[in-house]
Amino acid sequence: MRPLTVGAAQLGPIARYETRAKVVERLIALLHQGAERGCEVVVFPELALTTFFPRWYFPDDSPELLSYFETEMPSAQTQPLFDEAKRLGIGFHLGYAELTPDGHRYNTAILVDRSGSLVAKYRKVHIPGHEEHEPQRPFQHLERRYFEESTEGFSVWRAFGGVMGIALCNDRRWPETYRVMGLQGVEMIFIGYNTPLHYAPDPVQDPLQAFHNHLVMQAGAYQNGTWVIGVAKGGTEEGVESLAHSAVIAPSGQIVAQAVTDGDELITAQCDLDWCSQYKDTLFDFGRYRRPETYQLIGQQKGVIPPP
Ligand code: ING
Repeated sequence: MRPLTVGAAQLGPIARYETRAKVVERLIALLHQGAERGCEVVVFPELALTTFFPRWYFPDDSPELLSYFETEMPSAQTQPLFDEAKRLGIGFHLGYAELTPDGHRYNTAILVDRSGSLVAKYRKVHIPGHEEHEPQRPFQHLERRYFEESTEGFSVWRAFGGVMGIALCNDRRWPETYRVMGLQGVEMIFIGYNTPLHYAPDPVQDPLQAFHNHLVMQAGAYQNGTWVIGVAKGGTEEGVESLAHSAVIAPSGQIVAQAVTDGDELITAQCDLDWCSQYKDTLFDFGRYRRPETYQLIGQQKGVIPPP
């Protein structure tokens, strides 16, 4: 047994002008709940410090757009979260918008261990949505305008007694995300998300958002013998209904804990990291059963090339 007690700290809506100080208060409240329940790590969602600002078009030099990015982590506003987590001896995952000193912008997440040390930084690989303002949409999804695609790919890090991985939101829909980490022995993947219920390019998908959300994370967990912790910023945020349904998913693909509200809610589970080997050493013994020589297209080809 290698038990790790995890808290998935789902957030409800963050208002457009909600201050970081107010948000940090909400994060610390969830951290305290985690401490009461013996959590060793608490997982906050993607872009957990601000409203999901890609729902609006901003001119490129907009001060408001810039205000949603962190130029340092921790900053004066976020330092209280780091301090309290360290005092409580709880690690955490936090998603935020990163503006680097040399001007690059990423949708980023970090992992901090129980001693308060930064152990991991991940920058989102799969950036969904569109690049230009599309005013006919009920709301925008301009992540491709505001964030660069990371070229760093998917890593794993030894922490919390196991092998940890990070992905962000749209990454969870791509099987390659899980497999690249699976090939590095990942045992738990943290995935924060902001997912509008309405998908403008194909509204037929709208009623399937909750199904697709769990489908992809359960598949990714099972097919790679890893835990997956999916954490939402949900509820109706600035008029946009966003999916909640945060969940803790076992290497079997089973959901062992699930949020039942669309607000700030901590769900906890004791995750035995040794459960992973029941899949990694049998059905999904990659070294024994995989056939990468037959999968060449996956690594070499971007789009579809149908037969003549
Ligand atoms: N959000 C969405 C996601 O992949 C999206 C984008 C919304 C895709 C609705 C499909 C349907 O969950 C982010 N932030 O990636």
